[in-house]
Amino acid sequence: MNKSKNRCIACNCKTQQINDFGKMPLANGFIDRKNFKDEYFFNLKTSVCLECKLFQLNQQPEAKLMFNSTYPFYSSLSKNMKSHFSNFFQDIYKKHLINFPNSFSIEIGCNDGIFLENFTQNNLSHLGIEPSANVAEIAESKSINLTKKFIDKKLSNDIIQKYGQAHLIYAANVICHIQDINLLLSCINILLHDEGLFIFEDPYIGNVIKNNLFDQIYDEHVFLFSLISVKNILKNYNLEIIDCEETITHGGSMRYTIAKSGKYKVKNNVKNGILKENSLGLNNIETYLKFNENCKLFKKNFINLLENLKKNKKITIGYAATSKSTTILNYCNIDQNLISYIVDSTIIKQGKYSPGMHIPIVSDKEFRKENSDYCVLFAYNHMNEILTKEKNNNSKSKWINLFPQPMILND
Ligand code: DWN
Repeated sequence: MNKSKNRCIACNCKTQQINDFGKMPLANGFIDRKNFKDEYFFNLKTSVCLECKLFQLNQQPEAKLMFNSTYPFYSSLSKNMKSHFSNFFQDIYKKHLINFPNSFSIEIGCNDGIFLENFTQNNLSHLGIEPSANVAEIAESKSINLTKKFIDKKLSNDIIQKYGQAHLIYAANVICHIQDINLLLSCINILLHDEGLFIFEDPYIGNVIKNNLFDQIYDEHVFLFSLISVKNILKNYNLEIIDCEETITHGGSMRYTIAKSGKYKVKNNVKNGILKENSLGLNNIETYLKFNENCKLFKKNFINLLENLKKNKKITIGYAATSKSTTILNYCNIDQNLISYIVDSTIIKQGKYSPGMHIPIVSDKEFRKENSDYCVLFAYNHMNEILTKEKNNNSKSKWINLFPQPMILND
């Protein structure tokens, strides 16, 4: 990783350190027992830029270490996320793509094709950019057109030679993963048609601060954006935010709609969103320092809760081996002694161990065996989907909700 010390990745101005979560493995580094001794760790610390207000990691591991042919996150495992992307497709088609008879769209980080499958079904020209080969192959099996590369200027120039510039560039939960934000924006400038839209959605720092969702901070998430920081970063690229929308995905996200400056009218909700961020204190370092105190309080509360359950001879397990759970478990130093195992529906996670803390991951079918008293819901962002699915399974397990502070739900 190559960030200069105490300097912002985007604008190179001074930053202030906020969190120090200590030694951290890769959030998606689910591991076999035989590899425990070679496990990779880095220091998970965050800071905020005093100028552009961008919240960022101090250190991010090399991209190839995180995104490769063993990437264990498959977007299509969630039914609700499928609806989310299909609804967005309908919306953007009617509002924008319909105006271009030969429209061409790009998705950066298309994963297993959860969004682009809407394009193949409607016969629309598209390209997915997805460097994680295993998930990309699933997208290809759905007849999605893609390249298994990381985005860079050469690839961007090759794309416009072959397809022309894009009327839509979309990225969901991807832009916050790309450390070289300046390179990314140069690529957007190459790829975007003059009347095109660049739309991205990512976990929103406003929700992270409000609900103490510090688990959104891990190796892959090098940035947690706000309207304020995105507006500042775009200044040098002749790009501007013309619309924004908060969405409920991933515990609260923001969708930013960006166009070449002056091409479209800027909607009032951009100005209003920025005013709201100022009133939330997102432009103020004290807000982030208070957030750090809330993270420390979470650690104390979560350990106390689990230790008390253990003292009372209760068995506690986890539901969903999310990337986010890696930050919680390692920061709070919670291992198999306090959480016996974690259930997850992802086949390639099953039989492995959680990164760093080495809690066994088992099939979600284990949850239905009624041998646990309490269950920590790590995938709170899929709460409705999971609770609906598990409602009729007769499990006596009580749910533990994590945020803003850990709490037993139905005691
Ligand atoms: O940005 C990212 C987001 C989009 O996805 C990536 N950096 C990685 C990943 O983050 P995550 O792992 O925190 O995402 P989820 O969507 O919270 O992960 C859900 C996990 O829960 C998956 O491992 C699948 C599992 N699951 C399950 O076991 N049963 C999910 C559902 C809906 C279920 O019913």
